[in-house]
Amino acid sequence: MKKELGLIRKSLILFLMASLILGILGTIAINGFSENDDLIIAMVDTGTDMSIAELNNKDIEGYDFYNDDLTTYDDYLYDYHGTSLSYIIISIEEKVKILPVKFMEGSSGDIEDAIKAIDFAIKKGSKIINCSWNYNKADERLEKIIKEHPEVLFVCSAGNSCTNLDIEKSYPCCYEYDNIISVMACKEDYSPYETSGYGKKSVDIAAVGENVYVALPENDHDYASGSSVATAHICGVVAKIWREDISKPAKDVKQQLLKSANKSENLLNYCLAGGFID
Ligand SMILES: [Ca+2]
Repeated sequence: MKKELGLIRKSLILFLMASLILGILGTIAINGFSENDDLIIAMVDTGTDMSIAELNNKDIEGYDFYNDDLTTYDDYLYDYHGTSLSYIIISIEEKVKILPVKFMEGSSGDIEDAIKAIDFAIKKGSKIINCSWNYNKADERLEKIIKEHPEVLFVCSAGNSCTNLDIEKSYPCCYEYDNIISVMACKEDYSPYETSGYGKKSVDIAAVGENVYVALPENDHDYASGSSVATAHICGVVAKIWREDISKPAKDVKQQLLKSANKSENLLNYCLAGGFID
């Protein structure tokens, strides 16, 4: 049974990583730092198993808007996505806190809860919000909350439907604001990852999203692929840049990131920066 479940998990990870589409307040945070000076990144996603070894002592109490309760980890299959992405962030920049804000289970969740989750994350003092999900309709409330918080960086996935986002829009990655970084996945050879969304105007930058080692709930581990993975990678890099000077405006952090991209001929026509970040 255990082995069978393992196989199911593996195929689900590959499949769901490639198909995530969306069909209260504490006083700990001041100006984006927690009380021991770690930058706060909100994982607005499925739940995250913050009890795994690598995420030990990294969490701030979040909220589950999907079930409207305080348990932000409920189930392996429901919450592996957020767990794997939180792990990726921590593996790149250790001095951060993760705020788990759950609004999805597996690939199911709705935009109302996503907006509530973002609002919660901002009020808790998050400087960076990981949005590894896509919604194919524009939503005024989603746009408004991003626009009204230029001090927060929204790192958004370009999705996994192999779409040219300059033509076929997806949100929040396609909103055009200085505080959104939209991220596509590239392969280990820095060519576009097969399923990733792309767009010379709509997508900012790439990161490797192929066979990336991740931690999963209940201290499990595996390899994952897709633009969600690439998005979490960029979140970690953004945190590293911002930690050097937290007074830097969000839009300047974004510009610094884009300027530091490694140009790649294979990516020139696929994203604004024409390159990737390792
Ligand atoms: Ca729960």
